[in-house]
Amino acid sequence: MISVLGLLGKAFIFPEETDTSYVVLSPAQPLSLGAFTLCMKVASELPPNREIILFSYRTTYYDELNVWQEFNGTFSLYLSGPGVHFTLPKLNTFGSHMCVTWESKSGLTAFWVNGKRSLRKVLRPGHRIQPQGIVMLGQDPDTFWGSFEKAQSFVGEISDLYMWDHVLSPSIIQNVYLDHSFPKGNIFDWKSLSYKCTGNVIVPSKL
Ligand SMILES: [Ca+2]
Repeated sequence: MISVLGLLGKAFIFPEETDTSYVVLSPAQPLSLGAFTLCMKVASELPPNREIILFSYRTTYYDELNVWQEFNGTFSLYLSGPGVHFTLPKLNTFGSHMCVTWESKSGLTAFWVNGKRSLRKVLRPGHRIQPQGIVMLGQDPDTFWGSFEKAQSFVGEISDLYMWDHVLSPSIIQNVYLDHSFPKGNIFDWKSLSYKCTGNVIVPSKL
């Protein structure tokens, strides 16, 4: 069943480590991207010495856009191969508001945690993210639709997920973090998200 009801005040809860539970998100436009801003609120009590997939966008042969917390506790963004790593506060039980920005023109990318920006790094200038893939939360698919690993799954809560096809200004990212007014996510918008849950994923009624 595909749900398009707004998720305001709700969350995707992944209560246990599995290789079967995930959420597929349907974007409002194809992910043919020369830039993006991805924001989400993430809470997890998984130990820091474990890979944790936070966001996966895969086309037939490539991991187009993956966000991880790595074995060593760093956070990473991969775009079809190469990746960059950032040293940030670890995930915790109370939740972190995280955004990732990237633009092809300069390759500049940064993470934002609770409204504060990391230093900037350079990833794949000139690259373009390709459309017609699958956006998934909870698992890292090693093939187009599967090959999940329990030890990479997400356990915890994800909410307030938004994505834009451009880099938001620092003041707008602040507004997203503070939940003040900000432009609708033109790829994903938590208030009108189209998604499908598989396995043990709980979407509680308004908290
Ligand atoms: Ca994997």
